[in-house]
Amino acid sequence: MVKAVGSQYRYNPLGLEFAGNWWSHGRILGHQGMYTEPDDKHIDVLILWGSNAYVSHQIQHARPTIRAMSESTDKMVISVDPRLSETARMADLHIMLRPGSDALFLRGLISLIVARKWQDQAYLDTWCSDWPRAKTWFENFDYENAFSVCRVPMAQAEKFARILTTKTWGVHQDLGIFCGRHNTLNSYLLLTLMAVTGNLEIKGNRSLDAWSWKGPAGDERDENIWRTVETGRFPVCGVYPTGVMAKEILSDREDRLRILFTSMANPARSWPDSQEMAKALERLELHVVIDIVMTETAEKADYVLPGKTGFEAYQWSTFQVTTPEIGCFMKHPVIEQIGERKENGRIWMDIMRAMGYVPEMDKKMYQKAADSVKQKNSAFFMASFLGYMKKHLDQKDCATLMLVDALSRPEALGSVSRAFLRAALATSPISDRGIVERAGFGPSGICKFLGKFGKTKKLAQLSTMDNVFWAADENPSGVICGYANPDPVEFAREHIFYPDHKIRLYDDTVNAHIGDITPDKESALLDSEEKYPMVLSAGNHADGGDNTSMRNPDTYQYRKPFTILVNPQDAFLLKIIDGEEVLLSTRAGSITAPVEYSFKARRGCCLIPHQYGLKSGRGTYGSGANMLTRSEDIDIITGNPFIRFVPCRIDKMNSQTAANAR
Ligand SMILES: Nc1nc2c(c(=O)[nH]1)N[C@H]1C(S)=C(S)[C@@H](COP(=O)(O)OP(=O)(O)OC[C@H]3O[C@@H](n4cnc5c(=O)[nH]c(N)nc54)[C@H](O)[C@@H]3O)O[C@H]1N2
Ligand SMILES: Nc1nc2c(c(=O)[nH]1)N[C@H]1C(S)=C(S)[C@@H](COP(=O)(O)OP(=O)(O)OC[C@H]3O[C@@H](n4cnc5c(=O)[nH]c(N)nc54)[C@H](O)[C@@H]3O)O[C@H]1N2
Ligand SMILES: [Mo]
Repeated sequence: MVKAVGSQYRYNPLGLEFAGNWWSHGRILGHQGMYTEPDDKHIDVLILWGSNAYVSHQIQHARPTIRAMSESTDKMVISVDPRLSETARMADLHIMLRPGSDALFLRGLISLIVARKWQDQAYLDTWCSDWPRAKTWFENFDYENAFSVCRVPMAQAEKFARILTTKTWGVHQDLGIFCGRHNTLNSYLLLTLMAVTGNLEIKGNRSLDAWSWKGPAGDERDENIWRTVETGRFPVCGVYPTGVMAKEILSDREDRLRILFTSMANPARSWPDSQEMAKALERLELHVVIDIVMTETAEKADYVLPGKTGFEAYQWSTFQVTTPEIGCFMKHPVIEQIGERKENGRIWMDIMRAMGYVPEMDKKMYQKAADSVKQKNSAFFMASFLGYMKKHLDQKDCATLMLVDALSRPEALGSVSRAFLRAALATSPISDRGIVERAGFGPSGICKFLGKFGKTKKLAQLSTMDNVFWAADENPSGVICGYANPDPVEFAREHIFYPDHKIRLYDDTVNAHIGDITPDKESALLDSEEKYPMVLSAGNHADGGDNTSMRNPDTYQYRKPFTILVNPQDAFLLKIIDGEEVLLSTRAGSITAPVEYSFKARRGCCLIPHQYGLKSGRGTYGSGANMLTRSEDIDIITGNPFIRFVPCRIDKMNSQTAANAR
């Protein structure tokens, strides 16, 4: 849709969590659409860095995996988290660093490793083309002082460094690092640590094979990539930082953002700075929202279009979370459609057709699409389709839409989502690399025979991907549709996108900023807050819900009420009793909420959950975390926000503060 209307501006929550991480993959591995995760079946040590996976389930079978590794005598779990999270409680080693000090800690750790000559030099010599240049960032660096600023005892840092350099380890990084201070450098340095210890790609941490889609390569140094007009920001993997969207709408420039299409997102609640976002959404000249409920965002729209719920629609997912297995999931509708709702994709398709972006082809093509579904063999249809496109080059920008349109018609797959999966598989980066073949997929019928000849090889490949599609479609609980390359050297070569298949650890942008990550500068900044002396983790992904998707107040009787988690010792000094209503303020605004005494909060820090503050027919329960975040507080490199590090203060309520809060 974005491409069809001739824009490049795509905003979604990936520009709020992954931007720094993907950018770093782009620089180090040569492609932004990469994502490394722990190779959990082959590691001795599982590190959860800024991740509360025991609650957020962001790794495969999170609870059994963490429990088994923690209980095993020869394996271990390490948590790097400022607070005693549920995951940290399960860990064999808990590095309880000061919030917001990850970049400094990582620079210190790598420097310690370099100073002791503990790096995996053989790995660096084989796989890295510019280590001597990057190494200078870690030489003569005062790591002892750095650890002291991070509040990590020297002996613990040393023990950690020894584990990192002698064991095979894998790390899952999450919002603590993605949404903290210096989040881009956090991810960059963590990838560097993997490389320096020989744990990147070849063992320990593996890039996932995004099985149906690999995001656009993306590199802001390419001048064809648009910058935002007001804030001058670039996209990562094609997605712009959520933190600047409101400013792009509120800009005075002629070419500001004027029209917005929103689907499956609630920026008014979920993206930084709810107050500013509300103003921005009011100002839009056209805003169309597709959702399944009347959200805070939908309330401000010109048109609200009812999408089918997940119960009524086909939906598929591309999240692969482990190696070597690559899963494929196609969920079918489980109830009859209610009312006039339409599939999200169908709504987009209808809008784009009305706008003239889905040209009609000859009737024959639609017949061939329908036949390809009946025969479960799309190879010949695809070949005719390509032939058709060759004759209609003026329509080439609409090709994907036309393909999905043909496959989604009632006489074919009958669903845009299903058709899109079929089309995505046809161009999938996992086809033709032996990945699906390792899981037993191959061409069938005549395509198998034709596959033996040079020119018709493509038909065999399309037939193989057909078989993947139908296996997924017929097994709604999911199928393993591929296995990553078992040969570590080949695997690494496949996942390093520079022509020489060597990683790059030196980068000019990083070089321009890493000099600021010193014990002196960081300690001055971390201690500079007088008015807001505490740190708020604004919007923990706690176990009382899943993002903003549980809105019905009836569910609150089964969930924890909305509270501010405060360490009892802090509460004692503030003279606040458990359950007392207090005023929590940041530079963005204030909310009132009851305090909950909890040792899950580190001293000097407090937490509020992400999933509250949602309007419903019976009022609003709790407050949205983004009432307390600002769109200015974003990473200097990629614009990813600091929602895990919000300077704040807690005040006792008296009649005056209570009046101000109202
Ligand atoms: N139950 C439940 N599960 C969910 C979700 C949900 O809402 N509820 N949401 C899903 C989504 S969309 C996501 S993105 C994931 C998020 O999953 P997680 O990232 O695991 O979520 P959080 O617990 O919010 O944050 C992770 C940890 O970062 C720590 N942290 C805070 N500041 C710092 C810091 O400066 N440094 C370090 N190293 N750590 C820090 C916090 O203490 C916290 O324990 O969860 C997913 N799963
Ligand atoms: N302060 C703060 N802000 C945060 C976070 C935080 O920790 N702190 N976490 C961030 C993270 S990691 C994420 S992922 C985002 C999540 O924030 P959002 O992207 O807003 O995601 P959700 O709340 O999961 O759901 C978005 C919308 O999708 C709608 N929806 C559900 N099913 C369907 C469907 O089938 N069709 C359509 N059209 N709509 C549907 C829901 O009703 C909901 O309104 O929030 C981010 N914002
Ligand atoms: Mo997320």
